[in-house]
Amino acid sequence: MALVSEFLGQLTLSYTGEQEPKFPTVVPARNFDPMLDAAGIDAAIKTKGVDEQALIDILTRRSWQQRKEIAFEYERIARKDLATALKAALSGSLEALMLGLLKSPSEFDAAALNSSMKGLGTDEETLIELVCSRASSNEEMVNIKKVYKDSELFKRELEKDVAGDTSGDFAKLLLALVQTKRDEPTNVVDYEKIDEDARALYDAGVKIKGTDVATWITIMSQRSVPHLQRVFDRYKSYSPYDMKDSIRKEVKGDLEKSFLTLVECFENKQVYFANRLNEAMKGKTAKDKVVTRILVSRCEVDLMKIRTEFKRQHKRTLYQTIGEHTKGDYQRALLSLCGGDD
Ligand SMILES: [Ca+2]
Repeated sequence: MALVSEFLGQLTLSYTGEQEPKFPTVVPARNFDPMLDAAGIDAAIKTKGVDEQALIDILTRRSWQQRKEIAFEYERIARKDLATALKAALSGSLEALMLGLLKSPSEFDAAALNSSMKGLGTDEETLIELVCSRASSNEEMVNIKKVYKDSELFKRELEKDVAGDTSGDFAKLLLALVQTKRDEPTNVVDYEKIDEDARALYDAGVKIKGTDVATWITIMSQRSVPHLQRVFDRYKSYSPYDMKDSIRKEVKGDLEKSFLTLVECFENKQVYFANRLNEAMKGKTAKDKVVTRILVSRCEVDLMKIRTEFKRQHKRTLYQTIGEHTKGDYQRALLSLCGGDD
């Protein structure tokens, strides 16, 4: 029962404009003193063998805005950049996690996208996760593209990189998503349009031989999320298979994975991330990159809800699962971001 009060204490609902309510596990620290934190980090880095625990205690329990202030103070007192100092002091998955915490959400996503396409070959799994889960909001994708173009690190057009690293219908879908042509949600429910789109999805796929992928791409990349949720519901009155089963029957490979990710995120993004985390921690060793990416990028957004969905879907808690599949300081950092057991 002690957990209930802890949960309520951490559950801060904040509405920013038209955005969805937030369910963070990491919230701004009270009585925050960036100078004290910067001095603590400086001492932890200078400790022989590095005091990882002190670094974790500070950086995983502050909001991104606060970490930014800490980094500024650190640079002032230590006369070096905090990211550079952490790179020298830490290694492996813990290093990647802590460096991720120093980036803004858009910088973090832009960097993950960039590394999924950098060099020879492409990490399609990461590319699909990032593009399809961020594409439900124009604002999120616009910010990522802006950082991708403006940041000293990349200075590139996201569209160009995506086009260069993918091909065929998969490329067409990702590019349509990156182009942010999605309608903004409104309070008006257009039943005629819902019916029209549901029928168009059916006519372009299950009804015919082959698939008119272009029609699917247009609807999935341009309609608002609440509209699409109703379209997928209406779709069942035309097709013997629901939207996800229709996707599985009609298309294959990366295109199939992308459409499935989109529909899962439109339906319930927290369930999607809970399932991704479960997949990443199925084997004996966890896929650290996936676990780190989801915890770092969702801890100030909806990780509390992801935890709830994780328990509901998988009959064990995210906290326990992280405890079983990771080790050492990296594990302690993940558990701190996770924020508690359920
Ligand atoms: Ca077909």
